[in-house]
Amino acid sequence: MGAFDNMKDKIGDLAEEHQDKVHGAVDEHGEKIGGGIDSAGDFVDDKTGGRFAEHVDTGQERGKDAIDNLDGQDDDIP
Ligand SMILES: [Ca+2]
Repeated sequence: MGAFDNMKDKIGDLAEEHQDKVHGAVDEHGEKIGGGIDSAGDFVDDKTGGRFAEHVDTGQERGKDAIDNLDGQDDDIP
């Protein structure tokens, strides 16, 4: 879905600029970041009456994987 791909690109750009900080933050706050992504998706579901729930779920998983994998290991976000 376009919006999530866009978000992923932006996250990627930001991450490149602040690599060390981002890696540390994801290591330390992975669960919180994952929770934030879940909340954002739930917000979209709420506003759209769940019509895009399937896309939202996929976007949530992709977003979490992308952020978690910034340090090369899929280990921080459940
Ligand atoms: Ca990780």
